[in-house]
Amino acid sequence: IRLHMEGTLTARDKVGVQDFVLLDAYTSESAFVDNLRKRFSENLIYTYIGTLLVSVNPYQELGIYTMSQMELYQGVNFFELPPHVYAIADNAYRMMCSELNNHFILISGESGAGKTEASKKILQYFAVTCPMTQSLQIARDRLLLSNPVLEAFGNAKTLRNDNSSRFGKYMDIQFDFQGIPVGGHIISYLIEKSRVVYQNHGERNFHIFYQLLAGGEEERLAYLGLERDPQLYKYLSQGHCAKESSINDKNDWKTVSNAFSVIDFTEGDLENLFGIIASVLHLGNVGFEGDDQGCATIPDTHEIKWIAKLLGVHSSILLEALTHRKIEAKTEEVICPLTLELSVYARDAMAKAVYGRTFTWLVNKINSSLVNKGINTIDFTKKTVIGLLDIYGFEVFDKNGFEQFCINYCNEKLQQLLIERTLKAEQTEYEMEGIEWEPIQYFNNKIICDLVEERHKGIISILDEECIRPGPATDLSFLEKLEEKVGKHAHFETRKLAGPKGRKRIGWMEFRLLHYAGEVTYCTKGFLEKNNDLLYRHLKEVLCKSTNSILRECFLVAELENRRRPPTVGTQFKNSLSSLLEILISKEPSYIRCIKPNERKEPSKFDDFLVRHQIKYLGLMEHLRVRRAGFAYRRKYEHFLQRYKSLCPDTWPHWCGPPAEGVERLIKYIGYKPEEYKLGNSRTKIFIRFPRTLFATEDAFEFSKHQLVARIQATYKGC
Ligand code: AD9
Ligand code: MG
Repeated sequence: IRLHMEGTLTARDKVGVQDFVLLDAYTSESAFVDNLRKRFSENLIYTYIGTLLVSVNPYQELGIYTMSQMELYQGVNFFELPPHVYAIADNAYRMMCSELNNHFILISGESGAGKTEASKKILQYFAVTCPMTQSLQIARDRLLLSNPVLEAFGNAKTLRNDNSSRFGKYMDIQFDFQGIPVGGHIISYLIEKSRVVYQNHGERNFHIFYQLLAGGEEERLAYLGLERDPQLYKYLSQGHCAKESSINDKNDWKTVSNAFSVIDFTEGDLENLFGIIASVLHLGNVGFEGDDQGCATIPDTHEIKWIAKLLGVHSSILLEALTHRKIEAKTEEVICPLTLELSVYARDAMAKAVYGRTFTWLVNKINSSLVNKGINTIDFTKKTVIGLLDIYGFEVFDKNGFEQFCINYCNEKLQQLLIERTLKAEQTEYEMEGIEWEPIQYFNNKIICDLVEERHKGIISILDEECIRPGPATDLSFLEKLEEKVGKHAHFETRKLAGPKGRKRIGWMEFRLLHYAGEVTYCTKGFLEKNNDLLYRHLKEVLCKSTNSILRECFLVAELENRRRPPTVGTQFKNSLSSLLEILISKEPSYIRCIKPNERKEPSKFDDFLVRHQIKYLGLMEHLRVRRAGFAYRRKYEHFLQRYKSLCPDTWPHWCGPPAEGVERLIKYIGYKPEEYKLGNSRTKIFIRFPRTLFATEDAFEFSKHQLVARIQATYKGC
């Protein structure tokens, strides 16, 4: 055994260990980084910490997602093959099937770390490997093809990622009692609507606009009144990178068009949908001028006519709604002209509202096509699900606004869930099995979540108060309120409360949050407006009367009749996250932590500093320590016995007694010392304290396998 171990140690030195739990210097961050780097340089992007998967974005195709790889991982015990996203998927699936319970896979990491790619690989894995009946193939195809459609409408190029998710997505994949995928359901979270009307330098609008222009059929574009060149549209050209070499909009259009036909979209739906997309582009080109009184006018009505045609509204009414506002006096409505600035606001608000609600419509439409409509033989009461969460990652730009605030808050919540569930699960297991353990110190980011979301005291509440306060509330008065109410918080800073010298300066309209993943300085400019998300009533009335059937579903007359103020964007987001956590808490978790190896989106570049930072804030060292604190490995008796039974004559080839007794015989035979292991009280699992014990057992197993093969070969030769 020793000889064999020495042989394999050399290999381990080269490619690192595939489970951090086996790392000798497990408390050293440098050893952790070294291990990841070694593996990365060998194109081994996956490593486990126990059952958690760490994934490093390779920024290149590695040929590890083939059919044969999928087959390899199917139905194989978790630790028996090298770490892979397929192993996580397969493990969740098999546990769901055997225990008939619900699972979720949480994929986290910063923007560009590989979350969306991982979630797609998992979906593909289920689509290919799960049992399937012919009648359910359509459900499978729709599940798969919902991805390109939602990505087209909800992803965009940012400075961090050429295909950055600008909305959060939680997808339940539903399985029947036989483990056949029968349908799905998607919940989307806060799409970044402001991107429709404005993009930073080097960024793009949502992919669908460019795809339509690049790939749309001539007749379609003519019908929509569009030209091919994206530079002609203000909403597409502000980032100065409409054409991006890494993105093939024309090809992507083909994929999306094909997906639409599978997901039950009629030509009528598409006509209405692209009518809306085109009208947003026309809207961006509507120009205003100020008259002598400073009131806005629209000198060229060419675009207005196109919008009116595509949305089925009266052009004169639309024109009036873009330049005037209805104010309700005591008994009558008064129509007041808008200033130039307010007209621009009204136009952009309309574009954002139309796009945002159309996106929600799209998700609902996809959901109705994912509902399995009655295959009688299947008992739907026995449905179980695997949920996949792929949400926008933590992001920091030079300028960060309300959108980054929401995105980073969302990441705080997920981090909290992960911390609590991993530590808690571990603690409960030790308690249940009667095993002593020392709690591990870790940073609990609840303090930051509270700072953002606490009722009456948190940043969102303070923002809401400013939004509804009568009188002249501004982004600056909001900042002053923050200073007054949370100024002393350890994770909050403004210019007035200067931080330590040598750190990046905080501007006069800015505040800084010390997030779990690092500092982010937010500019309060636009916070009030974006949180209010106000669309003038006049424009709402126009949209409610649209003959475009999608818009009619998005803008209901009932909304006009309801005079109550809708919840603000911040509060809605907070509530939707809290429902998401409720959904997740009721399910069994699996975790994938994605790491970005460099800032330049380049293959084979491993930036130690960047990786180390992510390891730190993702809490991976703490996670590893927790895994190692008591026992490095735990395995159900059945699984342990199944794997190593060949090492003991009493258990080989079959052990007919209780698995716990079989394991006891086995470990006695191979000579485990008492301090090396513990048998859990509830008699379900063996706990192995040191990795080297498992190493030796594993090596002995490999060795005996070779001997067995050699013996069989020798026998065969003799014949
Ligand atoms: V964001 O928070 O949505 O901005 P993600 O989702 O974490 O981010 P994404 O999955 O989109 O990142 O990955 C970014 C890019 O990295 C992809 O477009 C691929 O080009 C590349 N990538 C990521 N994972 C893999 C992989 N497993 N194999 C090859 C990959 N390339
Ligand atoms: Mg993504």
